[in-house]
Amino acid sequence: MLEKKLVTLDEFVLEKQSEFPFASGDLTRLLSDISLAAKIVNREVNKAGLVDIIGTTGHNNIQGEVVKKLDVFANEQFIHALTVGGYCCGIASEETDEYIALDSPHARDAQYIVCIDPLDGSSNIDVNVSIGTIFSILRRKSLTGPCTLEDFLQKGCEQVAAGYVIYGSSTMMVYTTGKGVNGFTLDPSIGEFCLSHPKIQMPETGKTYSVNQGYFQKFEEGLKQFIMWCQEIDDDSNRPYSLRYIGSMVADIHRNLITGGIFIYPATYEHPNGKLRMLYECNPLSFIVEQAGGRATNGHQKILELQPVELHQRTPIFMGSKLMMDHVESFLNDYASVSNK
Ligand code: P6P
Repeated sequence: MLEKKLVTLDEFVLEKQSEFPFASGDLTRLLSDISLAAKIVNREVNKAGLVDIIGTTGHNNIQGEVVKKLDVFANEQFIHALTVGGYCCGIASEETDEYIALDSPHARDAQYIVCIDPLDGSSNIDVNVSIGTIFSILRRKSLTGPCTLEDFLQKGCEQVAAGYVIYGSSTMMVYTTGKGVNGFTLDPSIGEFCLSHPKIQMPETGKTYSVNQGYFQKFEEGLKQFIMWCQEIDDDSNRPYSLRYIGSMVADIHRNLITGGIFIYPATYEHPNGKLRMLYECNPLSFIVEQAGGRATNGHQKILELQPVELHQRTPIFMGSKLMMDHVESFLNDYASVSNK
């Protein structure tokens, strides 16, 4: 029996390009540049323990987080691929304090900018837990010449495309251009991402909640009540739910995308904007979750409607299956007036 035809990422993106009127092919090439860099990063991630690339660089990034050698390597690979490719005019990376304006003749007139977290969850590298790359693609607002800060400070609903790569038991690339979510698994024997998860739909409910329960005492009352509700014994609603928290956002979101669930990284009284960044973590993953039928808010407003005001801005985030999102939001609203100090 003939095996099902393998559809590579490049073939799929090219085929879908026809769904976009006036498509110039630049977005297709941009996604191809990103997938190439992801394959190179994957190669190093898979042997990180064997070469002198794990461990730290001895300095901290703008987030004040210890920078791992693999962080630097991944950042270099994506910036190089996007620079050489010439299909974007600017890059905002978690690993670089300021945005990078690409000024080659081709890049200067390119219509897209990219926001990227080259290697998210890097604290897990040394303990061999899944990590990921997250990217967001926007159309520049400036007309030509060097990109500007305003090109990056756009609402998440303006994204043209968004995706992530998860370096896990297998390496997958999952992306959307606003017409559904599709997943591609890297076949190392041919070096291609192949369509493995077409038209991903997030189950409208789940049995998993993902939150760092260690911060429980710092949460607002409504979130505390929601978490205790998740832990109640109630067969009719499949509770208690399971707590699954990997500490790598891409891995937690990917699991919840497939099996259903809710991921929460909330504000605390110490960090009123939470920890996760809007431009290259929350916006792209919210775009994907919404395209797969889920929801994403900061507890009160849609993430994709928030107006960013700075490059590395953080936001509290609640994202997941829509019925679980309804539940957590009802608790947040019911206890909104209760102080969490
Ligand atoms: P905490 C990894 O450092 C990260 O940015 C996300 O991938 C992850 O969800 C979160 O931070 C974990 O943060 O405070 O629970 O260790």
